[in-house]
Amino acid sequence: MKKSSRLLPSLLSIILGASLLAGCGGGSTSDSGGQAGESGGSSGGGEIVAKIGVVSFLSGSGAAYGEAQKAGLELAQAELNKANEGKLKIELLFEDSGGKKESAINAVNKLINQDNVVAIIGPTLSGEMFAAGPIANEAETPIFGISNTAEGINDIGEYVFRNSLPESIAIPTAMKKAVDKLGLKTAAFIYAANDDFSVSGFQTMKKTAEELGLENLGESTFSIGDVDFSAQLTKVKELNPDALLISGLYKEGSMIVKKARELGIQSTIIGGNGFNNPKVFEIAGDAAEGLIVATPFSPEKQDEKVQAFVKAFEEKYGKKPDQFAAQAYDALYIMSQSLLQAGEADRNKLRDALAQLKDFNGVSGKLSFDENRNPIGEAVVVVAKGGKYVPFE
Ligand code: 1QQ
Repeated sequence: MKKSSRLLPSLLSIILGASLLAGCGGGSTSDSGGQAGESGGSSGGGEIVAKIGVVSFLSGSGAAYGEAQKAGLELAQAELNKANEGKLKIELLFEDSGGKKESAINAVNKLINQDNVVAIIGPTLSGEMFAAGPIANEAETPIFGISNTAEGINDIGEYVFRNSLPESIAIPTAMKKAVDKLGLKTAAFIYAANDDFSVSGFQTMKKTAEELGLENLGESTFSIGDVDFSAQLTKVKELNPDALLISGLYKEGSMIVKKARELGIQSTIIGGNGFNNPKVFEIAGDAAEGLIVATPFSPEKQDEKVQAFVKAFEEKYGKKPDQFAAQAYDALYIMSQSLLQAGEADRNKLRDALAQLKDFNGVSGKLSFDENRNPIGEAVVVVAKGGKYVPFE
């Protein structure tokens, strides 16, 4: 794979000559306007043309995540291209990974070597980022996670960024608030053992429970793709925990919530980042009532910037944005700010500009990166009520 990913740039460098060799590693100084061999576009005539690849979960069991991300990105693209006319033009190239590692790897290779993008946004799942991130990192192409919340994402390398709030910040916020308010004493856990994000979220839940003095009554697993959770939930019913902690993606997670209530489980249910999508209400229906999660974004937040975004999103798509749309929207603003700072669509200059980001004021909160390019941010705790999430107070 390494060999083939380098084949195209080296062929091009022979064809196009030494002056464009740097361009294959990320430069774009020609004024001929986005020809092959330049990464990410051109800065001809003063306007930076930046090609940005997007790898997203656009089909399959988590397609609502990808749909929200695409909507957020396209809204930001339209606003940014208008606001920066003559200075910066962003082109988005979407690739559907279907939530599969292999597809994410193929998409990243294609975007870097064939499409010559200046950067990549995505892939959606942490597991996909763990698989595909190293390829972008090795090709010195910035790759920017907008929904990767597992531990260890940024350890892939210095070209890897994310604005998605890690579960290690979100989950403890939700659990602490629930324990404080509801006086929970015992907990049981259920998580998707074949998904990196869900495993990492479970580990955070377990550690947090220990810290909060919640007694661990039991742990069980399922797989992404499962439809029957009766065995695990029958056990949970017997354990009768005060809190049931679920780490999974929305489809299976919502089916678990539904089944749990059907079986008469009364526990307070606390979920991870996978539940931050309106599909939860479609799948779990009334059973979602009372579900507690943490999120960096709430469309209910009374903040001028948030409400302007919610209004623009509703006008364009006829529904409210979720956290996945919000983080995608913010990411493109961050990219464009950093591209303008870099002065050209150059992979290395963009990476350096991204690394310097401080106090970015987005719809999903203020964002700075720590020394490992992890976002420093805050989560709000929300509870499902009447078919939507409202602040948990
Ligand atoms: C991750 C996640 C998922 C919920 C994204 C859809 O947070 O994989 O990290």
